[in-house]
Amino acid sequence: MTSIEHAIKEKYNDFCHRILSGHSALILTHNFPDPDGLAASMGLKRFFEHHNMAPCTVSFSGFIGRAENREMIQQVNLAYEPFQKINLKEYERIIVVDTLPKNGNISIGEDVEVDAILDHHGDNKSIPDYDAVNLCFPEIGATSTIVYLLLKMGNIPIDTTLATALFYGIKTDTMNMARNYCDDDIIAYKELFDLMDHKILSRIENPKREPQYLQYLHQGIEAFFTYNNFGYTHIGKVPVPDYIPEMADIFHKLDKLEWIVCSGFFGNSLLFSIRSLSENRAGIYAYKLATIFNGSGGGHSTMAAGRIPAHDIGAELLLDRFQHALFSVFSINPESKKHVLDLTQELPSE
Ligand SMILES: [Mn+2]
Repeated sequence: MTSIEHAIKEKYNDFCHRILSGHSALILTHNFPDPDGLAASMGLKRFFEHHNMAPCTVSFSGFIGRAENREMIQQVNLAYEPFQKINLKEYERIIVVDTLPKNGNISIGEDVEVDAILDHHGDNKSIPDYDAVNLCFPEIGATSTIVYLLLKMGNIPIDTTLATALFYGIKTDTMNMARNYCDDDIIAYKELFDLMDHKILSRIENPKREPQYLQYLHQGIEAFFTYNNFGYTHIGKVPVPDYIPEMADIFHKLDKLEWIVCSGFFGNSLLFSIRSLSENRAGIYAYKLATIFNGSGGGHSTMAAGRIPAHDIGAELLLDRFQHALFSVFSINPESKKHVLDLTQELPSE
């Protein structure tokens, strides 16, 4: 037994006693949830329903932006209710998943006391000071791993769709075991590999795209410039925020590019994503950039993002100031600007 498994086992009885003594549960994950938040919520719903809790509802604010995540919801039949439709009074227990109640990315007010928290982000400051069951393990790569361990301890059957969801949650949060993982993630990953449906996973990972996807790719290519090993593109106003990290990922595949920053407007905010190959400061740069404009930003060492409210300054002026700040934060020499693609050139024929 690993040390984390041991720690979860020690809290297991308290968790069951405190949560299962209620008749109904609201499982709340962060706004614009990722596969890990969704899969962990789905697994927890299975855990509570096995113990006859009803209603047992998964909920979040925002929407599912990424095509893979929308495909996941469909393929694994994940049932959820938008937070706007939730009446908190209908639930005897509230459980927060893959984030912390005061993290700013969840919709309940600070006055609402939750009953349990399952998370793996290392932000101890946001752990509430009241008495909630604390299943937060910063060493773990995914909340799905914590939920998998709970299901195992409870001897609750994991069917192929739930196994596929949990596997995908662990796979994406650990970038396929390339970052922030521990032994428990690997064990869960291997065990779920044998339980899951690999065809469903393939459909999730290769979702069908709408034509506007190509439109934003086109926009991204037209606005793409490099400054030595730094690349930047702005894709304009987007209907879903996830086009911005998605385009950052695509452009970051280019050879000899250490950094890529992609920005765009969503609603009344400028959003940006930063990717880095080997430097370890993407999160620090995102934080620096966003705070210049009273926005919020941060992330991992090689993947980060930020959001800057446009307020009344106007999109055009904000974009101009943002680009200036970007060059100064990354010490970019504007004169090294190169348009790497000449779209008027014909491709060589043989
Ligand atoms: Mn997670």
